Amino acid sequence: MAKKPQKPASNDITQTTGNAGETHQRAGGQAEYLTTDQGIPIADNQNSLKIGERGPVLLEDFVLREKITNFDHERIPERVVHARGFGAHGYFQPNKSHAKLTRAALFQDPSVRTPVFVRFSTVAGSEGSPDLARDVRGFAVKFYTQEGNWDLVGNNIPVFFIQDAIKFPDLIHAVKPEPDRGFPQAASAHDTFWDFASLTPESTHMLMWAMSDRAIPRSYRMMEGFGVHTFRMINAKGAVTLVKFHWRPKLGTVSLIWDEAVKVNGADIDFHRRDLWEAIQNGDYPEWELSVQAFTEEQAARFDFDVLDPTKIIPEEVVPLTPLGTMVLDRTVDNFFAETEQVAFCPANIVPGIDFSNDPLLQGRLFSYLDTQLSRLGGPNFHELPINAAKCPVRNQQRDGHMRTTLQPGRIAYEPNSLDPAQARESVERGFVSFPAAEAGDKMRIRPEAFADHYSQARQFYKSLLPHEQRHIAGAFAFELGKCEVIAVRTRMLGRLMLVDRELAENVASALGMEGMADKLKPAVPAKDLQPSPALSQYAKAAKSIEGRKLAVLVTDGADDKLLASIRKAAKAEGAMVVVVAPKVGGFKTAGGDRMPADFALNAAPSCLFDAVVVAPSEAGVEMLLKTAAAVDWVRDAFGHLKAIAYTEAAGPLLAAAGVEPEADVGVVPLKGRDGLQKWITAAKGHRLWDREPMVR
Ligand code: HDE
Repeated sequence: MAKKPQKPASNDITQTTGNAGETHQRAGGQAEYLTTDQGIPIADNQNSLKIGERGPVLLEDFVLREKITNFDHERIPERVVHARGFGAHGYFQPNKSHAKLTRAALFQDPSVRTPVFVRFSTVAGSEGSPDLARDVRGFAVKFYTQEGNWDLVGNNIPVFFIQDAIKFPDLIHAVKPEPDRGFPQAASAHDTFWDFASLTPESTHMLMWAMSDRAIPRSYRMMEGFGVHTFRMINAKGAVTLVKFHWRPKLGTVSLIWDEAVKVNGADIDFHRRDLWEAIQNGDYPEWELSVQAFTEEQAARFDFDVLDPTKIIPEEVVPLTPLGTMVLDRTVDNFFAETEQVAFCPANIVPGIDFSNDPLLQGRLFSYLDTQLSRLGGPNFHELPINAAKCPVRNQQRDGHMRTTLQPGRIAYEPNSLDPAQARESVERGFVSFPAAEAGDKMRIRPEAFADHYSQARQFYKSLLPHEQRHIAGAFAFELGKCEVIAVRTRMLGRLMLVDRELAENVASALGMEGMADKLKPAVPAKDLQPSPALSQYAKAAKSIEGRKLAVLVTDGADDKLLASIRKAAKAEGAMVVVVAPKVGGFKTAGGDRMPADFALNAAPSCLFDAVVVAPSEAGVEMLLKTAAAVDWVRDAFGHLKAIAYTEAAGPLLAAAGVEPEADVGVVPLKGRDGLQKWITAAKGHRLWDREPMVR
């Protein structure tokens, strides 16, 4: 005999589980009732409709069918590039009127905030790949302006691998997992990438950036952004200025080091998205200044490179940045899929007052993004999704198509028309007018001669960096080429590096154990020694600060609560955050006998997740930590990752077990006396103890 149906869960304090009698306590009590997508109330969400208790399931079970059908179609194709990303909402506010430069509505009035949505991303990895892959980061901003959406779809590196869009599929096929084996995931360290790169001289400058610390940022909040291409700005009088866009983060541009990035990927694959999420949730809203390098056609003609070539920068020492305003990210998404996944950026979305240049890479992108979104989002109406919809009137005669949601009333779906005088019309005054550039020439497939110097700026970049930044580039090349199995790929790439800088090439060759094996290559245009540009160095311009950083204190039972309080106070004064790591996540007993919660259990929070650390166990506690490999690694890694380490006297044996000498350098600080804590903070403000590096690596 059939059992009585279970009592519906919706208005019950207990939650049914499907097994007769077993229930969970549920918070809330009175809740609304569940329905199908057709609004029909659901009586049982635990069991499908059967004949008898053990009989077959019925096809007529519309509740089951609808639920499973929806689930079967939950995924949409991931982005072919930049699949792994994270978005947030905010606003842009100009610092004054920039009417002289552009008529674009968002730059006119410093009291007007334009809503924005930003999506940061990696390029090569799939949706579920780790955040700390060595990769370029996407930095895509959608401005919902009063005159329509403007998408500034940039990267955190100011140049690109290729000069012509026709090479993009080759570049991406080379870096993606190799097609016969489906690996490696989210990595350029394999033969096909370096085969392509070493055969593509125009990629040399970008490779220097991709092998630099820029490709393993500490946080999305600590990344620069660049529009890469040259664009135009046009004012109300029609006067044109050429511009390059720059985003500069308030927290400085800082990175992890490679060994740390590798470990972070294991400890917290979501490191970057969690960091952005937590910062915004905590009210620490990340900020960037938007600037342009503004220059004229005449100035451009005098540069020794072509401003249409996306493998070149304009040194800031030649054309300084003009700040336009500030972007603040102050709201996380409510739904990842609806917003971050369905957002559709497109470089072709520009507004009156901004225009394209003839950069052949940009021109190809103007086609690609809408095309890719048609298949990714399933039709031509994705502009109606709330995340993509303009926040100003949208009026035209476009109609119908898959999933059209706006209801467009009336008889008129064409233009010109006279049947309805209220219909929207073109406006010469307000409408977008392309800059009337004079263009003429023969039709041909050709690369301009002016694009041929692939080495001068690559060398300039290298020469402009600090010694540790240069070391990291050599280390990254050695790591990546070391992963290539084909010797000819390595020797060819070494040959290319010889054309950039002999010392760099020799360092890489020596790290690989391949001295003297570089191929002899002949450049089309040999590298010139350009003036170094100090603005290219991350650390030469990074402010000494721990604002926005995460500091960790390792404690055990018996740890000093007064010390913990003073660490928190000192960190708060500097705008940093403190977390407590204890052997058990349930917490620990302080020296004063109180129970205090921990933020993390030691085995879940290796020190690679934090910017600077304090080792503060009790004397009894340290005995236990000495027998815990995770505790020894915690200290050893903090030292190896060049972090500022403060320690209590009781921590001495743990430091010794980790091979860290007391006061080994200014970043290993005993917490005695009044100024110990301050010394540690001062050391942490330099981000990392770079002078320590030759000792540990
Ligand atoms: Fe993209 N790029 N790209 N790209 N790109 C895409 O568009 C493409 C390039 C960039 O968070 C795709 O909607 C071509 C440069 C970002 O959703 C696709 C070329 C720069 C994002 C596409 C380039 C970028 C994309 C994939 C060579 C920096 C992620 C899904 C001509 C200035 C945006 C999509 C987001 C995404 C094509 C080169 C930045 C396939 C053909 C240069 C930040 O349309």
